[in-house]
Amino acid sequence: MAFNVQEIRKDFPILQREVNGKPLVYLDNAATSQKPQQVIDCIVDYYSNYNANIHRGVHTLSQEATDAYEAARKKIQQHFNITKPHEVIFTSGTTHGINLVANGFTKFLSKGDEVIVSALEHHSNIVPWQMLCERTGAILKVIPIEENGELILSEYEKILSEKTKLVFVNHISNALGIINPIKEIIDKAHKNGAAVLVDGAQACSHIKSNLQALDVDFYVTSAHKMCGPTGVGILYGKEEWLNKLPPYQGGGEMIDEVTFEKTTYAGLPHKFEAGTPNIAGGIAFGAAIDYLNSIGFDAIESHENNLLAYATEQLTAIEGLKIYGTGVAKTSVISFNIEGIHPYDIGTIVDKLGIAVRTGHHCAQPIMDFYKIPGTVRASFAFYNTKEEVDALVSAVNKAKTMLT
Ligand code: 7TS
Repeated sequence: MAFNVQEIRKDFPILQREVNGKPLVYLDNAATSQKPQQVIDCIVDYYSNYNANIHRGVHTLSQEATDAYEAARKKIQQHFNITKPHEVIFTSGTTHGINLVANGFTKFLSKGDEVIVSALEHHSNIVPWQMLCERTGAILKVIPIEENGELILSEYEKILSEKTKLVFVNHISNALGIINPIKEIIDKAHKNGAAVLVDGAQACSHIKSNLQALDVDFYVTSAHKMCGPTGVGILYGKEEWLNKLPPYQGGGEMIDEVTFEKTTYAGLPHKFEAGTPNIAGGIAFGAAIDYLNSIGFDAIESHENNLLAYATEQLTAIEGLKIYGTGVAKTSVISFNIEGIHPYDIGTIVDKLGIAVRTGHHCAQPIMDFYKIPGTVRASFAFYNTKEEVDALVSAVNKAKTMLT
């Protein structure tokens, strides 16, 4: 089916609404994506027709819910080309997945060991590792960035050594939209005997990642970034790693046998899935993946790349406007400031015109410190955005500039 953005927009009820008397122009997709009717219907169907707890009932509803939840796990496995379904652990999202791994690595690190992070990370992929270093005495090293936001790989090679136990880096930067050369980063880490966790929160809506081909050890993401619901995500881990890692939380569903003397744990994936999960969310995550694949990631990438090129050209033409993150490999995110104007003021004025952008440090303060700025205005585009919406943004930013200077 040919890509038709106007047809696609009809799937998203929220895109039909107005904000402040203007048609909504939603350009905050890096924070969370909007949800198509197919995903909303899937959630309604679950609660209307087969709501039950999973993995524990012999009754029909429980079987139906369990089957749907496990079918979603398989769908996710296939989508990311993961070898085995039990290497997919359902989490509450990217943050949960990172904390699970960081907590487990307490067992593997000792004083003087080193871990490497990039300078381009969301706080979710910094703070849990700092906490790990505090617990173990391990040392956190940082891959620096160039002025254009690209990682300096020659510096990465210098800090990699036999002391490095783990490298964690995002696939795509949420603040700048830079796509990192993760295959190269993974291969270099493996040559030094270090494991790699990739934070895929920003990549999963733009790129279909092949985790077997990447040979990554851990990959985390959130459903809400890819047209799915909030409160659910996955941790992928290679089976050998997941078997070695200790459970993160104790509780129901993650045990084999419990006595007051000793508890033994369930196998994968249940060892990491304590308690009643977000059942509707997991099933709807599967529906979101089906929806995105029905559009096709080639079509998504091509449309978003056109929007990025057009928006970059139009915004660059505004005098005094500076874009942060101008590296070659980029996804459809534009972070910018206008000389002498606080990003928050621009965000507030464009909102009055119906346009949703994010302003601030985007949970990536080290990047803002690097550029010596308090924050940026960030416009992040999805496959359901249009060229006309880029025009609306450019016109609103021009209006804001006139009002504020
Ligand atoms: N990692 C990256 C790269 C992210 O972009 C985000 C969320 C997270 C981790 C955390 O994901 P969560 O689902 O666990 O919250 N990023 C953003 C953002 O850019 N604006 O709002 C949330």
